[in-house]
Amino acid sequence: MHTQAILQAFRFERVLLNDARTKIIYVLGQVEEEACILSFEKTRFEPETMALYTQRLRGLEQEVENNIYRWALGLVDRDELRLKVIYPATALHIAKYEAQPRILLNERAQDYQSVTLPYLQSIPAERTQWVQNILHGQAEADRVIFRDADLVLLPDMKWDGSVESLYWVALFHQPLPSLRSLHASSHLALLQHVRTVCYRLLSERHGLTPEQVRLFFHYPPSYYHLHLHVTALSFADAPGIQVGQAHLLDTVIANLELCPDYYQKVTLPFSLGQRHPLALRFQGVNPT
Ligand code: G7M
Repeated sequence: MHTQAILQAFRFERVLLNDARTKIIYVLGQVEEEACILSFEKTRFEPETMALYTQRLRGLEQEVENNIYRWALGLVDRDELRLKVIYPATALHIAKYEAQPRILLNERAQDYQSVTLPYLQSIPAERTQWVQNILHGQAEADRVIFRDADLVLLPDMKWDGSVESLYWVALFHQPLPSLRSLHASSHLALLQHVRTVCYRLLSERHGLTPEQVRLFFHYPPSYYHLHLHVTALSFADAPGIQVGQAHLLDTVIANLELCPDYYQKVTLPFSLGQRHPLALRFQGVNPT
């Protein structure tokens, strides 16, 4: 189904999350009896268009004046929106995007075996079909930045194209579920390789040095097929860089050098929405 057809068939149900800071709103609806999530994001300003911006401002309202300060609301024609569609959306997608309190959990090695591993094994394979499509050159092939026998590097779905908020993602061919699967003897060389590749391409394409970027994994990830996040350091509030979620590649390499099975032994604290299926399992609620 084409995006336009999905939008036309969309029947609004409720707002999942209205993030005033990032100016992104997530809404849930139905398209042909299946759940559909739409997100609308106000796009960033294009510096090249600012010279004539004042002339495009119409219908000033709610003007306030105080000494040298004044503010108002206005309309600008042809203002763009970034749209994302997840269709059909699963209960997991809805739980991911819906506003909810977060809780901090400590995943010990034995919790990984008894709680997280059964959870990730219960996720249907089609949840990572998008990864397989990229790895096999069946989707986003024209966007791929680098491909070899170990990995594919490409722009993340979240990247708006500006260097200041650069966001790439590296997908590994090996079917490693997550950070927990990494072991020095099998993966140290792979991790050093991806770091070298990223540094080279960031420099060649955007003049970014290793001091200007952060390379990290999420734990737990949303998708249990290992992938590395690559963001510009200037993207100060890039989503998912907070403690309890992001693990810098340099730290991961250093930990594996110190202790080859570090990620099979360590307790990993992380925060999740309290209705996330994994959070429910940690609280003893085991959905079938
Ligand atoms: O670590 P976690 O699983 O949360 O991150 C997954 C990353 O993959 C996020 O940064 C997403 O924006 C990105 N991503 C997700 N999907 C479904 C796609 C996709 O279809 N294409 C691309 N290029 N990135 C995606």
